[in-house]
Amino acid sequence: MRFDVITLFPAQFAALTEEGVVARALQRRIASIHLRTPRDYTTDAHRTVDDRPYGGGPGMVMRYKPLRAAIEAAQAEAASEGVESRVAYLSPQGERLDQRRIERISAAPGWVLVAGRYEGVDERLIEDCVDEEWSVGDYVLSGGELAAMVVMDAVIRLLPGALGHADSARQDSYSTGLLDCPHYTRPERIGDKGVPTVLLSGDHQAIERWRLQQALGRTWQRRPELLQRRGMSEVEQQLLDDYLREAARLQPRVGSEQSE
Ligand code: 9WO
Repeated sequence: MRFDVITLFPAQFAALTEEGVVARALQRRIASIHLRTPRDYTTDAHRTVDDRPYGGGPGMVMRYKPLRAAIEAAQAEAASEGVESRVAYLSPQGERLDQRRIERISAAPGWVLVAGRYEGVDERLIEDCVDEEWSVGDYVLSGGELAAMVVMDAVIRLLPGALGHADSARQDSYSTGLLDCPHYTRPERIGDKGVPTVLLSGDHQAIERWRLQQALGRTWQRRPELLQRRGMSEVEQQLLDDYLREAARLQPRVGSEQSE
């Protein structure tokens, strides 16, 4: 899978390319990341990439021409190695990404990601050159670079061979649409806190059941809309019922007049 990124700050991407899962995937040629700056596609002596907004107001807007030239150069280079890339612009106005959308993105051969700065890009660039507009969350960053890195990290770790065996097995349990279960490691006791005894039992079937139950319970408590969307099997519904009954026993809610 090929990513081309259009950015005024290519050095920021070292955070992704120099160490960790993504760096390893790049070394193994599972994915590639090609950085390009629109500044190299300017035609004036000052290499101007931004200009004042029509209508006035604070801040600057990224100019159409250098961005378009950079995007087209990226698409041409991708095409020369047989990759037909679509173009995505990262912005808070985009479609909110979730794991399902990340999976769809990972099925394409290549993407050109446009990372904006300042107040954003000339709207006509989006109309003429951008196929999709994506948001990674409802907050404003100082540029699209971190959002582009979020997308590439989430996509590249899904590509076959990107994760070690242990991690890719674990991934199966994530793609069930549930939040993760709690994890514990040594020491066995921290102050008055132990480790759930089932995890020390060596009973792998019981451990799997407990982990699924924890995942279901936490998803119900923290992100009920995820569980709604996903649905549950009869066995899962029973595990959740048992979890909630136990939770109610340990922490009676106010209104039952049992607290303190
Ligand atoms: C800056 C600004 C300053 C004053 C008043 C309003 C303002 N809006 C913006 C703004 O949206 N700037 C963006 C910065 C322009 C496009 C690139 N930037 C960006 C992308 N910030 N946050 C994202 C982003 C991308 C994907 N998902 C979440 C956030």
